[in-house]
Amino acid sequence: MSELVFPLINNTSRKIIHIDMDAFFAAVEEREDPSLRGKPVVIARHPKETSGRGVVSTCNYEARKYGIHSAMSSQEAYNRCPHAVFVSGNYQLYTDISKQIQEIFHQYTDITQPMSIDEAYLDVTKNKLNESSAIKIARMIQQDIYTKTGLTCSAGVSYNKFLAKIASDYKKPAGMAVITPEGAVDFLKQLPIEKFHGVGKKSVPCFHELGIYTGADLYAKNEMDLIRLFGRMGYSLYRKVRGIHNSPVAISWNRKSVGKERTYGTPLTREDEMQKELRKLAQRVEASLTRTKKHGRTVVVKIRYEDFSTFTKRITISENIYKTEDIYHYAKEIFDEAYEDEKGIRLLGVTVTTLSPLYYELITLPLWQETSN
Ligand code: TTP
Ligand code: MG
Repeated sequence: MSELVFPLINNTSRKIIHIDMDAFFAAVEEREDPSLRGKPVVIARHPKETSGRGVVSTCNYEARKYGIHSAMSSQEAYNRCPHAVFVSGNYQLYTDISKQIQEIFHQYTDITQPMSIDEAYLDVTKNKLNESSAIKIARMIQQDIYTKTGLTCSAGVSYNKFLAKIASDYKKPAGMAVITPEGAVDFLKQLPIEKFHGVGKKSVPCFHELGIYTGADLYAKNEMDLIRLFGRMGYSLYRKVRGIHNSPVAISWNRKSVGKERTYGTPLTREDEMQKELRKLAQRVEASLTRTKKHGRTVVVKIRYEDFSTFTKRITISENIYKTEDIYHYAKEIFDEAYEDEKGIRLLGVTVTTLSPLYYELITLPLWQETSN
């Protein structure tokens, strides 16, 4: 029996488009050097130049046929397809094209939320063309991008961001999918669980263990159970599988920081609890950084005590970080130095700032991974 804990309010009045470029870096390289077309192209330095320690940024669809994908070690990519062409990235060019694409979006609406170098949400409920069909606008944008940059993108059209993103992925490359309020639940029920935004690779086995393989399996679960099992994500998935996701398109040109904080109704008094909470916040910061493909060099911790006195301190390091363990390490260092013994804590916050784009190709794997592929 499903017990409803919180109300289910579904905002279906918006018209949202999600645009995502196809094999972005690789497509740019093919445009610059047409002799690459039809060949498997991998954006990474050749493993011979990096002693196998490089990582694949992305690859074209030809290379994907060999099982190559983003974040794979370039050595592994080479093993799978030795005749692939390895191209090291030209990040300045990708950034310039990304700006060009953003300008195209702004011809239609100023309510755009870039999520990474090659994807953005647009709210076209009201738009500069007074065009009532979001589908027509999406088609125009695809055409404009192609004419101005020579590159293809995929578009998703729906009434919320979650569905628009799933839709843009559905007909890749160069395609478009539309999900209507009437069609949303049926569409979601047939999707594999890993396609639900928020279900990371690491948690897929957990869902499988619980017998959740598809949207339909998720739909059958009751809200309290999902919250008990997955916390915040359970709450949100219970809604998402019902086509509910009300978060608006947030105008965020270039995010300067990613921070998470939490207020505690019952102040934290035990140090182990405080550390657990810091780690949870670091985890949420990692999730946001990964989503927006950013990493940063400054960690900030905010502490508000029971008496409402508030403290913030930052630490800037020489390397960019984004992983929970690293964020937690520095957050805890700040915390240990700052915490005033015996005071109860009402609020904790962890932020990573001084952000820059995260391209795996620029990262070298730790040495211990060298032999693991
Ligand atoms: P994506 O949109 O995830 O990938 P893509 O555009 O190459 O391919 P798709 O057609 O499936 O959308 O990422 C956009 C760009 O961001 C990608 O071209 C390269 C870069 N990138 C990295 O550098 N590292 C990564 O791990 C990922 C996922 C992307
Ligand atoms: Mg893309």
